[in-house]
Amino acid sequence: MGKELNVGLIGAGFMGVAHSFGFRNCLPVWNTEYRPVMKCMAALPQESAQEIARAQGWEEYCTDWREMVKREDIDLVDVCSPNFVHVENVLEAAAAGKHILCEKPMANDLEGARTMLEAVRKAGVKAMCGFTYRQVPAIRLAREMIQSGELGEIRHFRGAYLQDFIMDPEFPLIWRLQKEYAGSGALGDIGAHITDIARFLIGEIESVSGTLETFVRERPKEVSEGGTKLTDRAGSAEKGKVTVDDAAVWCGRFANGAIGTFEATRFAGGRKNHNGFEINGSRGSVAWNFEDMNYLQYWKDGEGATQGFRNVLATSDQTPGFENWWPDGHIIGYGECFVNEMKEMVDAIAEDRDPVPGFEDGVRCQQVLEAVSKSSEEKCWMNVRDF
Ligand code: SOE
Repeated sequence: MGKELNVGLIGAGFMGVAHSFGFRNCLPVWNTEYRPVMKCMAALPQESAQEIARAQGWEEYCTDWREMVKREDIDLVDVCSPNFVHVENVLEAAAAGKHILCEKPMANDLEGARTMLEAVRKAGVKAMCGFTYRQVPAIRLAREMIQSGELGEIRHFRGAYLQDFIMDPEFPLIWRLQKEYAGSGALGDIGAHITDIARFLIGEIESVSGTLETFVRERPKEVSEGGTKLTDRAGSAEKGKVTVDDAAVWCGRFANGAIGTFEATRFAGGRKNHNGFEINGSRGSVAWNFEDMNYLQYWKDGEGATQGFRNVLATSDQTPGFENWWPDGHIIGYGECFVNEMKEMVDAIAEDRDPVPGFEDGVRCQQVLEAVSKSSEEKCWMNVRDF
């Protein structure tokens, strides 16, 4: 049996549960050299939090995350708190010499993200940013295809992350809709994912031009306790201001000459978690959508009368990220992406290397988001490197 790696996780919301799933299944699926031990979950003192910690398999539950990150027996701190606490969480964990996994977006703003990157560099700890979709085997296959030149010269990236869970104007003012807690709205929450996917597949984004919109500007104040479902929220009669974007659209130019369009919205009626992209190269195209995540659509030039996209079921023992899962064709889902994510984090620590995606990727993503936001304010193109 390899070394034990004691994990302390902050947050008992949706992400806390998703990450717990990842840690629980990491060793059995990937037979990692290090064995992640779910030592302690720290969360606000709510009845449900203790219950969630127990149900998710944490050995202990505590209400003081500061105490937890300082504990001698904690090796890795997993930050699944709301965005506005990430900086504090990470700075304290780095100062205590812990390895860190932090949910995206890294911070409420670029300055915060840069401070975090500096802190982990100074502490010499391993730090990963939770861009989970990089762990989808079909996306990793797309990357291999692009990198091997199979699609030729890449010309277009067309990405859209569409949700609809706040369309009802009576949906309450949760933290995700307040700038002081979330930093931004759809832009940072789901636009961050398509930005990272684009960077992962195509490369750096050099310039952007975008616009943000808030369709519902006031909402009932939230009175619910929290919990693990995004939609399970209650509001009061009193209203408060929405201070983030409901939707963001932008276009961008990549360093390699490709051009891209991006859309992130929580107002796409009927779309629950429709995170998708299409990439067109000079010799072929690929398309993918999370709601059918095991398939990569692939078109290649020169197939005559029967030409067209075909559906590649990206679940074989040759598909990157699927190797240790089920027999070929036995598909995987959302939770499995977190299992793959934890494998990367745990392996990076065991192998004494930086995990991918790291905090540098988190900062680069945040730079793009900040440029989009500024572009919307100033109504003009922005160079990402100026941020
Ligand atoms: C809410 O919009 C959310 O949970 C995001 O925060 C996640 O990052 C995304 O993967 C699913 O939707």
